[in-house]
Amino acid sequence: MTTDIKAALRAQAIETPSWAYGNSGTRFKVFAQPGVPRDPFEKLADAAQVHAFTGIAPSVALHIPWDEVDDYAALSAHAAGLGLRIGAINSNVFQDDDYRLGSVTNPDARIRRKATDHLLACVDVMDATGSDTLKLWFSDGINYPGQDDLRARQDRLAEALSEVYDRLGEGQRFLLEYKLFEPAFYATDVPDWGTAYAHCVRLGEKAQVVVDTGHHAPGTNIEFIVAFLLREGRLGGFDFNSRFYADDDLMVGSADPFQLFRIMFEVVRGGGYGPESGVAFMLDQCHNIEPKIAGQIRSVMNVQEATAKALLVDTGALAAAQAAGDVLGANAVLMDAYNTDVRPLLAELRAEAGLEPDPMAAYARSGYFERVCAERVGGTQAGWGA
Ligand code: LRH
Ligand code: MN
Repeated sequence: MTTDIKAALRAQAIETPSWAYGNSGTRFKVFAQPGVPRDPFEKLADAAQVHAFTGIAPSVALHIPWDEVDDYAALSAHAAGLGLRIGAINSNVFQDDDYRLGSVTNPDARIRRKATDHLLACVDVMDATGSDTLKLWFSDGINYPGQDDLRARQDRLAEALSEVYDRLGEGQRFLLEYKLFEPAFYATDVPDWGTAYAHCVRLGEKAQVVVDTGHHAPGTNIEFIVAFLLREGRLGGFDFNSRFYADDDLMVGSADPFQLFRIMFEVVRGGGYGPESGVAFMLDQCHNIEPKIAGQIRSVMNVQEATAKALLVDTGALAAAQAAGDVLGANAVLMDAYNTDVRPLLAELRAEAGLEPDPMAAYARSGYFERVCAERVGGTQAGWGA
């Protein structure tokens, strides 16, 4: 049992987001922090620290234009030199004045063209960096009833998605992200998993849904969505984070570790765990007030702990209790796994991999943070540019 779990855990791969290493905040304030990277090369150097101490964060998602560079092949080579690879390429059609009334759904055809061209340019970045995944999130929506035609906006969205779909090359795919609200406050054009799923099914196998754990109405059973999308073969990945209220983008597992466990249990049960599953486990977080690299290390560990607990579920006993209609018995099987302290097992796993058993303590002892704070003087710290 433990050997198999260890083998499964050794195959874990979590993708960290380049923007988590830059300054971020809310509409009220983006706090600058010491030692923050000034360019994508320094962001990758910080991401390499997360992989160095956890052993399971081998790829980094980029966001365009936040990570725009003259030479993407050089950036990709820099990543490889750090033991990393470039992961999902994230488009950004939410920070241009032209997109006030929407990007690919905008009533103005010129603006729709501009937005679609950006999405196509992101596929060029995939080609240049060797990335196989494009992640599409649209802030598109309206704030007042009647502001625009809901149906027509879906037609415009479908047209743009179809053009991007046709541009995808061999082995490439796109993940369509949904979000209930914000920045739109009446209707969002891709508000829920069903809308994303329906658009993807119309397009084809290369179009899948990404589940951002901060993008649902309070009380939504996210693991049900996960189970359903896995059954349909349309779960492309996760944007992991956690929240107490809305899209808070806090460290995954920090607000609701039990929910993260339930999600990972459905992932394992649904065949969504492991390199062959094609499910991308990405973090999408902002460390507005806490140190960023340490925050990413803690987040990767939270996913690892939830995964270990999910792998510990005695599926035989669970199936027997479920078949017998033993409600309390079945629930107890899951709770036993959830209530198991997996930290000793993970410390052992790290030691066997030649890593320090406690990544947070090891990173703190490394002096890396103090070093980059001293080195990174001058220049402009990276941020959302919101
Ligand atoms: C939108 C979102 C999306 C990213 C952005 C940084 O809320 O989740 O995935 O593009 O955050
Ligand atoms: Mn996201």
